[in-house]
Amino acid sequence: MTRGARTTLAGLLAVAAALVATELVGLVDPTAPSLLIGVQVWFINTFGASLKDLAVALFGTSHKTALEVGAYLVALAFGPLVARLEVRRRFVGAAVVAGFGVLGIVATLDHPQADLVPTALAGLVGAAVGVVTLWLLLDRFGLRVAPGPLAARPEAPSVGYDGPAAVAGTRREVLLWSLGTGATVAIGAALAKGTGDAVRSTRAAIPDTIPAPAAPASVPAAPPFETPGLSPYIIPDQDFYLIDTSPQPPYVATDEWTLRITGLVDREVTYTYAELLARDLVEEVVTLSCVSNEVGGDLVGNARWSGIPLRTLLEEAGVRPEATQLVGEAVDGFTAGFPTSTLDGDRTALVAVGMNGQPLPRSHGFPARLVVSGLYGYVSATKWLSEIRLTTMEDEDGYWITRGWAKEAPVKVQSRIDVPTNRSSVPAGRVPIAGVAWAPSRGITRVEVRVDEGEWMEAELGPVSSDDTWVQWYVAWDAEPGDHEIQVRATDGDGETQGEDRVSPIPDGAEGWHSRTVRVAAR
Ligand SMILES: Nc1nc2c(c(=O)[nH]1)N[C@H]1C(S)=C(S)[C@@H](COP(=O)(O)O)O[C@H]1N2
Ligand SMILES: [Mo]
Repeated sequence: MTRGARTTLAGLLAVAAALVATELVGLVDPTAPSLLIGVQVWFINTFGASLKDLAVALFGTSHKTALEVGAYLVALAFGPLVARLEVRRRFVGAAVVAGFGVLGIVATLDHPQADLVPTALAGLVGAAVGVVTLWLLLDRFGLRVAPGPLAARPEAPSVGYDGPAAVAGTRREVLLWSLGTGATVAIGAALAKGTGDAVRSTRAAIPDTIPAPAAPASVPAAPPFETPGLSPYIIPDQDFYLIDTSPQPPYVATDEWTLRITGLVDREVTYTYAELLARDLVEEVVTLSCVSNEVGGDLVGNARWSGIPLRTLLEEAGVRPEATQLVGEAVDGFTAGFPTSTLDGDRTALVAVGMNGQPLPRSHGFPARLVVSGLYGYVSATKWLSEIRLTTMEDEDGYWITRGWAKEAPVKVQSRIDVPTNRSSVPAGRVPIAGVAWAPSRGITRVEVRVDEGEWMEAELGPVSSDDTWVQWYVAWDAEPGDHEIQVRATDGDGETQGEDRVSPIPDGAEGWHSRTVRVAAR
């Protein structure tokens, strides 16, 4: 094996050992982010703004794994470099490894859930394991290391090894040490992953059930036109869309967690998880949607939420008249804010602890989140809620506001065709066209469909719990053979009908009619 290949191998194994070591040590503080997560969060928060268009894709559901794998690959890519530096001059590569450890600590300490001692420990142990592994492997791989800055005077060039070290660098020695280190790293990684998940979930202790709501929501029966492919009225938790800035949902230990109401209030109040669960819970069906949802997109869902009315908790704190903005802050530092005047009427707004009859899943904000009907998630729906802060509109901007999105963001009326699917083939005759439409807090009064820009046909609407939810709609179309374009538009409870012109999601939500093309086969 060439010198270069041995150097590369030593570097890769050393970095892998360092990463696994920091993940394992990170478990001493199970609800805090590990260094690798900490660095990813720091990266997202720092560069998310300049990646504005990417941001949606990056923080969307499927790109989390890509980000995590990317983080590992970038870290590993430094391995060969560090090893080369170390071979060229002793302690230089080691210093770079130590430097990365320190940077990891600094970046992670930015995270509100990180504490100094466990974070520093994870960084220092990781770096130390990396350096020691590097030294060990360079030695066993027979790579002569030039004297470092600490050497008193230049040493005579070494001409080889004596005694037992004479085997260093032989094929057999390189193979054995690589396999040994590789196996140790693999076992460590499996342990970090397996035990990690177990230890963290145990610490988070999500209960199996939550108390039944004193006032359960009325969920209507399925509409008579239920059609395969039409979204169900209530979306099950595991199918509900996810949008987070954090690469992994944070773990929250309920015995440590509290919800505080602070700022422009008569008295600050604090609630524990047990205190919230002990109250009379109400349940509401509310459609949640993401501002970055494209026309026809699936970043929208409808669920049953149970919790305490936000107004009830605000009354206990006493909101002062100067307060014009309510900001929800999460344990991971995310913030979302909306005008306090949003709550003036009887708009549905909950501190939710349950979703579809179960405790909030970790990914949807356990132990508590805000749900405010009719506002996009990024200004209202703070998950892993830790603080409700009363402030003014001028005094604070939420997470996405500083990144180019609108400060005020009511949900725009939208409609989506679920069936037939785009570019599908259907037999001629009676073809069901069906989908959903939403304008939460205002409700949907009419949905219309047209084919090939013909007459608008009024769709049949399914039953709803309230104006806070989307509505399933249906049209039976008498389809003639050929290629056709189907379009849909909805009208909300204020009489506002969707406009045809397409508007992109940034800065305050997409507009335009959703359309689909279908091919109708001859009879
Ligand atoms: N803590 C925290 N809360 C958050 C977010 C986030 O990134 N972090 N994303 C918000 C956005 S943009 C939306 S659209 C909704 C999505 O909620 P869901 O993931 O439960 O569907 O949560 C909101 N609450
Ligand atoms: Mo969102």
